[in-house]
Amino acid sequence: MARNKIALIGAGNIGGVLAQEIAYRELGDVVLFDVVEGLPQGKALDIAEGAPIRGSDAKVLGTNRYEDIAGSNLVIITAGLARKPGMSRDDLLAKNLEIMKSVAQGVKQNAPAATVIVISNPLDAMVYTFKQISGFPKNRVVGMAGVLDSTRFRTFVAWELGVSVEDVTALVLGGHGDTMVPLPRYAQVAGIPVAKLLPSEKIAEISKRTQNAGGEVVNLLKTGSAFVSPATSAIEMAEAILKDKRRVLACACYLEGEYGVSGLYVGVPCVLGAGGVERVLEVQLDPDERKLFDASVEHVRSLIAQIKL
Ligand code: TXD
Repeated sequence: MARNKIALIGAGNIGGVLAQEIAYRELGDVVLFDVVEGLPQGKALDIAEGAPIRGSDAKVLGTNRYEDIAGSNLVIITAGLARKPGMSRDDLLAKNLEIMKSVAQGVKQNAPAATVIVISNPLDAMVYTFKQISGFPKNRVVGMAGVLDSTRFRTFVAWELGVSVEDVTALVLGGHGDTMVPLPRYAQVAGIPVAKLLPSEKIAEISKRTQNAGGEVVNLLKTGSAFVSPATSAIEMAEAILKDKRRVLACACYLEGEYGVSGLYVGVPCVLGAGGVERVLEVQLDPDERKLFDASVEHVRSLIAQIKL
């Protein structure tokens, strides 16, 4: 049986970690694509030369030619500029929109049957752009944001309680920006609602830190944004798809009526398996949560309104 073939469009900070993790876990053969000459080729060669120690026989190819992604069953897109201190994710829209249009054409022509995970920011606008330009069905185009945001929330809860990160689950929905919606009511520690273990002020603090977590890393790094946790989050989604695990994860999905939203990508819980987004799960939102969610959806809608395809 042929090995999976995973194409990574963008060989920058996140793309490099994706290539390393996917190759060394032997999730499939990797084709690392970038427009910069030498960058994907150098990273691919470097990763391949470390493979004997990790016992990986996955092939790792670096290329500047879209033709080399042919036959990929999964494509992960990180192509685009990253934030610098003082920039919002939305500030990347104009430049990354042009990049995403060219990437969508390249993927449509060379890997028309692939399932696609989009990571590039502003995420909700970029995944929407990819779907519109490629014409791929909504189940095969999904955005990575909610997994990262939920994972950050989990980390902060685990640190506060001094418990294993393995026993903390959380859900952050909505747009991938300042208006994202952490849902503490659905956060648990080994089944125990977080509200039973932490005072509400502390939970509010953790929600705030989650919303600002991307900017916090940008301000420390100064030269770019977080890339290990985003890559790790995308790997969790990739594994759910490649192994048909039917994981329930917060992802940017194309909504057609769910949560009262139509024609937008928004972060919601979904079942992720071999068919990509198998289905969206609608969780009950209380009035306060619904208000925050609707505000986040409106922010995504205003961002999409700026897109000229
Ligand atoms: O949760 C999330 N979704 C976010 C996403 C988490 C963190 C970072 N987020 C965004 O991912 C970030 O704002 C960027 O828009 C992307 C990629 O972040 P990364 O840190 O990997 O950026 P780099 O290191 O600048 O890499 C981007 C690469 C770089 O090598 C460029 O040469 C390449 O993209 N690039 C292209 N590749 C293919 N095709 C085109 N046209 C192209 N233009 C640039």
